[in-house]
Amino acid sequence: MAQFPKGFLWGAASASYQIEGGVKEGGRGESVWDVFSHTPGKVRYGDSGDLAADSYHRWREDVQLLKDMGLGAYRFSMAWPRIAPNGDTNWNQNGFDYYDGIVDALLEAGIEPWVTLYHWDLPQALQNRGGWQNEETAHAFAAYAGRVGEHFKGRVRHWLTINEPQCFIGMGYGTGEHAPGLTLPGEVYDQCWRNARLAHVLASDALHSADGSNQVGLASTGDIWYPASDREEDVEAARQLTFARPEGVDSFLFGMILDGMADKLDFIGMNVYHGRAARMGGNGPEAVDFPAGYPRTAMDWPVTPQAMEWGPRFVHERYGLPIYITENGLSCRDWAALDGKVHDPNRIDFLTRYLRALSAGIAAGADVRGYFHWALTDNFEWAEGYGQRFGLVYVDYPTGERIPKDSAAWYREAVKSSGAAV
Ligand code: GCO
Repeated sequence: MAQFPKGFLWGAASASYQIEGGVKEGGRGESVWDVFSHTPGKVRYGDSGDLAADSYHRWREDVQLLKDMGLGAYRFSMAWPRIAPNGDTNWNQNGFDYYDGIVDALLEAGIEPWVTLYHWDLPQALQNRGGWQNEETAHAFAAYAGRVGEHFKGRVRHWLTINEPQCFIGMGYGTGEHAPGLTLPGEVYDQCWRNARLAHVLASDALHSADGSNQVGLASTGDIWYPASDREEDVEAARQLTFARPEGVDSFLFGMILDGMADKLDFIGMNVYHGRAARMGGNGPEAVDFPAGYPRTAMDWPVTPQAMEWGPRFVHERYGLPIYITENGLSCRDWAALDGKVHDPNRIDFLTRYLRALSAGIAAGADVRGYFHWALTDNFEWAEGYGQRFGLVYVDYPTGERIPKDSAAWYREAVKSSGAAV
């Protein structure tokens, strides 16, 4: 049913603060998420990333899980405060040692390491001087990117500089739902945007000068719209809404970070979870409501595989760059059943639908070259704490035990057949 190009890359993804734990080990400095999650009332159930999936100690098991699933790539992030505990150029050798272990084990297993440099764990020392409001953060980030690029030269070739600036700026400095929990007025918010864009540009230059063969992208997100019907005017409505910036509305648009960035990107990473139907009305593009009882994930996100066809089509059409799906997945109310296994038929059904839609998008011309499932294991879902389980692999947090869910076996078969079994 589904068809993917030759050489299509299959992977899974994670992020440091969401899986590592070990927040006080190996000389790691404090991050904004340590402070935020320890502030009462900020994270559901009072959870924090102190222990998370304990990948700081169990990363070998994580690599084994990737191997068992036959995956070609692993997207994970390096915690900036492990490498630069104070956000400056006093590098922490222990941090390099930790990631050397992971990178070398992946390479030995024939799995490409795809490294995200910033998945939201900003060194608190930088936040104390304004964080993303301060241009110094962009320069500190470039120094970190350059140093890491040098260190992993020849071993890591694929880099994502920043993950979802729309979220870490919008929720961190706008609504305050994420670390550092600020609600800043518009002008300051705009400074954060300028600095995040500058951070990507400088880091991309630093990574390319560390190694000319580096491939540098970023993990973007945005509201995705798909046509309510196959009428050309509805396609146009969806296209316009995906890139339009309605006056005074802080929508999450791909263009906020991707517009004007094409020459600083070797590829575009897209995080795709859900979208919404659009049609052309009498006064222009308009949203179509979901019918009553529409299927939703445990996060309450609508199940909309069409987003996986149309999002990449529109983004490719606009920017003309190769695309990798750097995240896609869902949270389910998973638990270990009486037989000790974790049955997650909804995840398998969701994945089947989304991967078929992706294959349709590729057939229609979207140059998508790989897919990373979010996530490898269950993990700390930011302000939602541990209640939301996104993994192909279940984590029993009190013991750290990993139990591959039914979807992990399904994904292995999908990958083995290069997607043909989907
Ligand atoms: C994201 C985040 C992930 C989330 C995932 C599910 O990039 O939004 O990268 O950290 O866990 O998206 O919400």
